[in-house]
Amino acid sequence: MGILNVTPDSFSDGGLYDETEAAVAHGLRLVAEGAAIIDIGGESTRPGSEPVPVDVELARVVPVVERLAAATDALLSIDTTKAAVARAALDAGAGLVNDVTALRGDRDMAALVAERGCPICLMHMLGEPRTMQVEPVYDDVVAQVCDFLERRMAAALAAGVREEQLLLDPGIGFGKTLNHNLLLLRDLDRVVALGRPVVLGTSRKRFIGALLDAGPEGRAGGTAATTALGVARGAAVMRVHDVRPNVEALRVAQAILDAGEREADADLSREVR
Ligand code: PMM
Repeated sequence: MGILNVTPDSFSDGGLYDETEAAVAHGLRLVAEGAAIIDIGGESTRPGSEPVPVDVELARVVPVVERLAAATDALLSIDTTKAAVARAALDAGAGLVNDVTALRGDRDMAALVAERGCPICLMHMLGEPRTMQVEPVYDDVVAQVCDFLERRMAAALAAGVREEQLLLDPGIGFGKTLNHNLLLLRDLDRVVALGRPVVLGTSRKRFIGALLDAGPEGRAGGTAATTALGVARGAAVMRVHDVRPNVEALRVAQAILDAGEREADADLSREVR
C-alpha cells in the first residue's frame, strides 16, 4: 500500500489544481513501483495535528480519487475518519476505507461500510492525534491493542459489517512510545492471530528516526527492516511512502519464507553468489 497524502504541505503550495496534478502523478508512480493499493488521505493524522473541515478534505481527495480510478486498476483506499468523505470517495472509485478511529470518529461510518460492503481497516489509537503522544501508558501494550481490536471488530459486526470486510492495524505510532512500537512489532503474530489480515504502518515513523538518529528522509532502510519482519510475522499489507525498497524487501523476505517449496524451479537452482 503506497501512501498518497494530499495535504497542502505534502506536494506544493501552488493551489488545488497543481496539488491534484502532483498527487495523481505521484499515485501513478507508486503503482509503477509495485504498489497494489494506494491510500489517499486529505487530513494529516500526525501527532499534534488539528482536524480539517469536511469541505476542504472533500476538495482535496475526491478529484484525486476520480482521476486515479480512471488511470489505474490499483485498489484505491480512502484514509479518512469522516463518513461524508468516505462516501464521496467510494462514489468516485475508491474500494477500501482506512479509518484510523476504527469507526469511533463518525457515527455514520459503520452504516456506510455495511451498506457498501467494502473492506474497512480498523486501527488502534490511544486517544486522538492532538494528544495521543502525551505520555501513553499501557500495562501490556500488545494485550491491550488486541483487546481493543477485538472490541472494535465486535462493534463493526453489530453494526452490520461482515467479518470478511475487516482488516486490522495495531496503529504503530498512534499513542505509543518507542518501546510500545517495538513490542507490537516483535509480537505482531498475536495481532495476526485475531484472524483478519493485518495492515502495518511503520513508514518513516518517529520510532525509526529515534533508533537511527535520522530525519524522515533517512528512514527508508529502517522501514524496509520492519517490512521484512512484518511479513515474517504474518502481516498482509504494508503502508509505505517508499514503495520500491519495500517491495524489494518483501520479495526477498518472502523468498526466504518460501525456501524449499520451489526447488523444482530451475531459476532458483542456479548457483548465485
Ligand atoms: N499512519 C498514518 C496515517 N494513516 N493508517 C493506517 N491504517 N495505519 C497507519 O499506521 C497510519 C494510517 C500516519 O502516517 P503518515 O502521516 O505518514 O501518513
